[in-house]
Amino acid sequence: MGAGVMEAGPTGPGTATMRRGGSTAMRRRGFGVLCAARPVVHSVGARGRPAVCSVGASRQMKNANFPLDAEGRTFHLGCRKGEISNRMLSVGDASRAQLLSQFLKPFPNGDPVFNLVSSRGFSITTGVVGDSNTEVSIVTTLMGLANMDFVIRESRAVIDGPMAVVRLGTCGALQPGTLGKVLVPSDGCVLVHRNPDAFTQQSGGSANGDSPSPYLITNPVFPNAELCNGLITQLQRTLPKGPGGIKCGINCTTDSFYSSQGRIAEDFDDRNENLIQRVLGEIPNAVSFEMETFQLLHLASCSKGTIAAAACAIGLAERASNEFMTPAQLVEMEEKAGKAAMDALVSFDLSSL
Ligand code: R1P
Ligand code: URA
Repeated sequence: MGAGVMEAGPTGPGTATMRRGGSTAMRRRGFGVLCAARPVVHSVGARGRPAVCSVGASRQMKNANFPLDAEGRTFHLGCRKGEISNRMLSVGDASRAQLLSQFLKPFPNGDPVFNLVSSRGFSITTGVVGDSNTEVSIVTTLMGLANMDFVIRESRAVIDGPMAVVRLGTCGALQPGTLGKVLVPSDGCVLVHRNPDAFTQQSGGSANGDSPSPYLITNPVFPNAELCNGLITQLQRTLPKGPGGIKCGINCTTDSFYSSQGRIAEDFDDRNENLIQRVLGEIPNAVSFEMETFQLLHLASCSKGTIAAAACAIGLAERASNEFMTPAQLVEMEEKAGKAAMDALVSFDLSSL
């Protein structure tokens, strides 16, 4: 790769220092040192597929309804046809994407593992899982409902045929004794979101004298049963029984890490002192708080039958005991759960959609 060329791994622009610490194996695979940025750089691999591709902000877009640039790349994800697999592993964190890229190998025709970073910080890493000959893309979906919306809509636009998407996230663990377990929303996922109208002076009360609730809880959306069962099977194979194993239930996606997950703040009027109690009262099998799964499952259910989706999340922080996993424990679980999620994607029969 020539001087002045931007070589970017899944961690994206601005993370050169962190990525310099990567393993020799990762550097060999193209996760090297970040150099001076240019808007668009494609470094072509052995047989024509780009090995690294950094998509900048200054591109002329066409079509205000669904913007694409002259190369057919989407506005935010920066991807075009042929770069994302029909089987997608969605992770929030760039270092998780980098860690799990160890399970991707070059393509049978000699093309290297493909890696793209968009100027918005989304990354796509596409390769073949182990000896399966099956392509999977690891996509860094960042945080929140809007980012999951970008990822699913823009990937759908450039992928032909049915898609399977599994999210591996981290979450707040709601049930005692579930710190470090992988929590699987096999029973569904609700959205817990702040109701700004409850905080405005003019909101007043309803006709029966009730004031509007500061947090609203939607009805559940559900994972694709076959993909979710496959994910549970693979997680059970990879993870120990008991502590460090899995727990199934309902996930609560929230529109804030703070207020709508019941974290108490002094700087804001959040009215959330009883929120966790209320959630567990209304949904006794609620296992987790995180921030993207609802949007994934909701969009999949509105995809006219073209997307199967499922999710799981590592219980990073236990809310009742206030405990956090250690970084080493987290990496160990990310590797195990990440491999299980990839194997579930590989085993999924896309023709069932
Ligand atoms: C908050 O810290 C983030 O962590 C969780 C939440 O959903 C939110 O995105 O998931 P990820 O670790 O996948 O980002
Ligand atoms: N992610 C969340 O959204 N909440 C937590 O408590 C931990 C991770």
